[in-house]
Amino acid sequence: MTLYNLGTLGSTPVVKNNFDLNASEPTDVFQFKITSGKNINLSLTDISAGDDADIQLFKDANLNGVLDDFDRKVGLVSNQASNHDDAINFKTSSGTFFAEVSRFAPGSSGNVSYDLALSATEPSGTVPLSASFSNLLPREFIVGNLSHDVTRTGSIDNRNTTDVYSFTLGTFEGVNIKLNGLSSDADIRLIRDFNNNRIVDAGEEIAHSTNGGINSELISNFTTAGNYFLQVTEFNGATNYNLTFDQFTTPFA
Ligand SMILES: [Ca+2]
Ligand SMILES: [Ca+2]
Ligand SMILES: [Ca+2]
Ligand SMILES: [Ca+2]
Repeated sequence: MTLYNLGTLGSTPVVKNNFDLNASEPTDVFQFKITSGKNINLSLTDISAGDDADIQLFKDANLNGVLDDFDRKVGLVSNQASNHDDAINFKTSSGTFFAEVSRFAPGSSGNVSYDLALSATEPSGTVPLSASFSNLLPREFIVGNLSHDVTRTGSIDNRNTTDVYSFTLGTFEGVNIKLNGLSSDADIRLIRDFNNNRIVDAGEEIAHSTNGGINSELISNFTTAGNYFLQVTEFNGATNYNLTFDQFTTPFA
């Protein structure tokens, strides 16, 4: 195990690219603290082809500054199969935390490389809403090319404050994006990662819909071809949701 101490984590993402794991060094642990309530965002991407890495988040529950068996009794895990991206978005109070990236041995041969990004944005439920959206872009749910209507169902809560969908809009195609079926307030935003760094940089939010209460959200009549991310984010409380990509064709490219 290799331990990296990142100090205090803030909203500016900390990026650890091209890190490696192998059979003799199967885990990396990134220690950090947050000094007030935040949404902790973790994004594990670019896992080497043919391999599998997973991520877990633990709090230093016994306040001894060390990741131990006591802390490991409670934690969050993202263990998508193969080299699918992993994501954790956790609303929590202040403390010291450990993000552990581990090589899943049965799914990996030799070296496993990965990119990890970490950030601590404002906690869900605070305003402005823009401060609590995750600024990380794991491909949690891959919709692919929108050649027809697509509806996905999901749920968000304090232990999963964000879901991220990736999709592609081709030429002569448009989309209306709708979020409904809510029992608590949730919001959406559309992002184009122009520089492909899997971080939401200035100018990369294309549109958002942030109505109050359980009102549905809508980003309508979007017709610019390209690759996009759609974030569904908790405002307050747990809710299921329906996310619909209503695809249509346009007479222009
Ligand atoms: Ca501990
Ligand atoms: Ca999620
Ligand atoms: Ca970017
Ligand atoms: Ca809303």
